[in-house]
Amino acid sequence: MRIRIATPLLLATACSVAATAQAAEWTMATPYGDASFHTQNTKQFAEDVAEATDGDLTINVQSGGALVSHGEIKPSVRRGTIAAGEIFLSVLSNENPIFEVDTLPGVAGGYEEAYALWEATKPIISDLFEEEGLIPLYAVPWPAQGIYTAEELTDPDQFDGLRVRAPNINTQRFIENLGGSPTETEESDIPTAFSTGRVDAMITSSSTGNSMAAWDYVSHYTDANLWLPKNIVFINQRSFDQLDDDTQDALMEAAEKAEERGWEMSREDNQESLAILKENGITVSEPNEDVGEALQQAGDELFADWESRADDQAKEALQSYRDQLED
Ligand code: PCA
Repeated sequence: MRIRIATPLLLATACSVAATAQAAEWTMATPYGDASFHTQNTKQFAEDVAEATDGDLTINVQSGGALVSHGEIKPSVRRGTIAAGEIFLSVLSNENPIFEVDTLPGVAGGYEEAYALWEATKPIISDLFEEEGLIPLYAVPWPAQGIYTAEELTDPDQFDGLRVRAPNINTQRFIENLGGSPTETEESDIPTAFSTGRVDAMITSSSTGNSMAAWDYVSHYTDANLWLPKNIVFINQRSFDQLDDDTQDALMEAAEKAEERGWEMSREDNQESLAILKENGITVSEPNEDVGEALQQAGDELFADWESRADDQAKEALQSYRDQLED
């Protein structure tokens, strides 16, 4: 009797052990907080993967840089300490100037152009990731970058000595070209940077201004449409290889959907965020002629600097993007 009862139980245990051994659980780190549409998109991606694989692959998204700092995310995924990560692509500019091609003024001034630029540069960016044992999954832009100040920006001389927070090196160079004094600050450190008086102004998007409650520190947003920089989501190749074919397919399909959804979310979030900034008392305006000219000049210098560092492959990719725009 006992044996007859025990057999199905044993079988059930064996099955559940097999199922557990197969199911993979990944950690994914992002420096951006839950208020960001990027993080919301990435969490949706994780949910889609869990659903499509029936729980065979679970991705736990650790947001706000809580688990791994921004600069450590890529090295951690490369080592396999964590399986997946999301970063601001242009923070990799010291590795190769192609990574900051989306933080150059006058290159892509809207979503359609930004997408064409992504398509033109994706093969090079993917190769560079793959050389390090990483697979890029998707990339999504922030809305265009603009300038937050405590006073209305009417005269380029206002940049003299202005301490401006920047999210990457290229933005710092841009601020220097304008005569300002840049500080690189993570998104999550923006409130502290303002409240401790370390910065007077910042360059970022409508979205980040909204999620960081910019109205607590500044009163004006100059919607300068500087550039649309992207986040990139990537995984460790070895972690991917351990998944069965169906799970790999489901993951890639969810990634494709996340990219499409993310670009749409970015457009919508831009509109919503601009409205919320205004509701909270921020004056939103476009640069006047003098400021516009100064931005143009600082941008031209930035571009010349990029060209002097970029290799032929990067310059050719940019050229093919430009040729395609003309067609
Ligand atoms: N928000 C991020 C990156 C660009 C953006 O719009 C930040 O400011 O850190």
